[in-house]
Parts: sequence; structure tokens; C-alpha cells
Amino acid sequence: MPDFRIPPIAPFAITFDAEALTFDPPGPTLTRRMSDLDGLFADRAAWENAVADDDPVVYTVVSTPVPEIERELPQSITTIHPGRTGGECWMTKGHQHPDHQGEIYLGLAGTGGLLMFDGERVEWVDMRPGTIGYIPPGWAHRSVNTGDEPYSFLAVYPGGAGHDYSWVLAHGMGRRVYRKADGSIELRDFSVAR
Ligand code: PAN
Ligand code: ZN
Repeated sequence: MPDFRIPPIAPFAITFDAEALTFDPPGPTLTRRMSDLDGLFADRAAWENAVADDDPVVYTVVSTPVPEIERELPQSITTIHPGRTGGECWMTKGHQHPDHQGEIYLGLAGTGGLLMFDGERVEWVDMRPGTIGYIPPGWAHRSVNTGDEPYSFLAVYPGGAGHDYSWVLAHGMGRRVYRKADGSIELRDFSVAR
């Protein structure tokens, strides 16, 4: 075996339950409620009302036991519940990987989108079961549920890349994603409040 600064973990199998969208053995689980998404929705009053109402769970992330350390490839399944706040579709916080490295997403259930922003350019990938969304190094990324069902996807990412959430708070994501009364999706310029 070659020399590594941090030795890799031993090979092992993970059972993926495609119905329940779970891993066995399981790793850490993360729950993000509306109150965790401070400063992200354009309509702050609508966000405050949702927090005061019942502070709903917006998304969950279940992981495998593969650690977030350099050279490893951790995996996780994110499930974003359907909903809108001030017309803006429910979404993940979004982040940049400080050590610029790529990542892949695979759509598993429901419909959503992958919004990517490199500080200047914006890209949007429609995601549905079977879609592989590729996130190149240096592109901040956020996932959005555009439908009426939970939207789930698998992420495989470089364990040593880190997660920077302050970058998105400082720079935004280039666009905001709204669903209009007729059900169509509209990407609005980030700086334009609704
Ligand atoms: C994903 C995300 C996950 C949750 O696993 O971490 O969808 O989104 P936020 O991290 O923005 O809250 C990923 O891109 N990992 O790198
Ligand atoms: Zn990522």
C-alpha cells in the first residue's frame, strides 16, 4: 500500500435501499429547519412567519460512515421537502468547497434543480430520477425542490474539500428560484426582490 498522510479506511460494502433512501451501515444524519436558513430567502417577513409558525424541516441529509477527510469519497442523500417561502422554492443552504474540487449528484426521487454559481456565471440543471448533475471545481452549488413531492438525490464528494457556507451568504447564488401560480419555474436575478 502506498504511504498516505491519513491512511484510507478499509474497503466495505454499503447497502443502499432505493425505496427508503437509506444507507446501511448508516452514518451521520443532519436536519435543517427553516430557522437554519437565516438570510437565504428574499422575503424575510415570510421566512420569519414560517419560523414562528412551526419552524418546519426543510431538508435532511443522511450519510454513509465514510469520513470527510482528504482522499476519501463520502456519500450522502439529501431530501428537500416541497414548499415555498414568499414564492421561493425550498432549497438547501448552498456552499462552496474551499478546496476547489468537483462533485456529482444523482437524482433519486421527485423533481428539482441544481443551481451553480462561480461568482459570475450561473448554471441550472433540471434534476429528476436518473439525472447526473456534475458540479465542476469552483462552482458554489444549491439544490432546489421545484415539485410537489420530496426531492431526493445522492451526492458523492471529495472528503477533504470542506464546506464554506459564508461564501453563499456573501455572494449569493446568482439566481433565485420561484414557482409561479401556473406551476412553472422562474429563475430571477438574485438582486431583484420579489
Ligand atoms: C451535499 C450537500 C447537501 C446539503 O451533500 O451538503 O445537499 O446542502 P448544504 O450543505 O448546502 O446545506 C453536497 O453538496 N456536499 O458537498
Ligand atoms: Zn458540495
